[in-house]
Amino acid sequence: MAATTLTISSKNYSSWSLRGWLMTKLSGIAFEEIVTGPDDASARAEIMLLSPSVLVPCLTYKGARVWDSLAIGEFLNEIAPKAGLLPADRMTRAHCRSICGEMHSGFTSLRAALPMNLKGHFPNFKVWSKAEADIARITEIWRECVGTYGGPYLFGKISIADAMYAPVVTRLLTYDVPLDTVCKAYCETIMAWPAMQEWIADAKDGVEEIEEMEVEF
Ligand SMILES: N[C@@H](CCC(=O)N[C@@H](CS)C(=O)NCC(=O)O)C(=O)O
Repeated sequence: MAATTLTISSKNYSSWSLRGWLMTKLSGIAFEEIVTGPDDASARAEIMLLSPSVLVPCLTYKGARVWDSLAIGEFLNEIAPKAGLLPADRMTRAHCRSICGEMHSGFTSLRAALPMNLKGHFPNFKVWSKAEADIARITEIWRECVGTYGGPYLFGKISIADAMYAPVVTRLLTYDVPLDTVCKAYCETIMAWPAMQEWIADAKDGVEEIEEMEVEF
């Protein structure tokens, strides 16, 4: 097995896998991706060995294993400090960590009501009011970051915050959520990120389909 691996699941549906994968790409560290399917029993057994949470993403690096996207981002920042996964300035870094934390632990209504589905497109989708409140807060975060740091990424240069919010960008596009100019431009920036394009192309090539997607996978 390669020195560095990232275990992920569905490229179409798994938003946490996407976050961990984008962060690992940002680090510049070469890695082998291990893609597990939801019904793949031997892969599930492997994940249980690697990731005590039995969730993906899970990174292994020179004997260390790190699971949970936020821990992966922090770990990658330690082992590849020059990659700038977190902003250089302490105050800005604190802001970045705060909005990453907000994404990691929150926005449950949005995550439940508008699951990531890169192959899908659902115009005229009726967004539930609680999910609307999440969208209002997320777009407020984006406007504040772009306004403060000048864009085009949330903290000027690309950072783990963009990896954290990238799956939200895809959801807003999948469900045709109306956006203001600043947020629309931010979504375009994220969709043009070469790593994003690579992931989306892989997702669209994949054959898996999951019927019941009411909750985030
Ligand atoms: N808080 C975790 C969430 C991880 C998570 O919920 N992963 C989902 C995939 S998106 C998962 O592993 N679900 C079970 C499965 O794929 O079998 C993180 O930040 O990594």
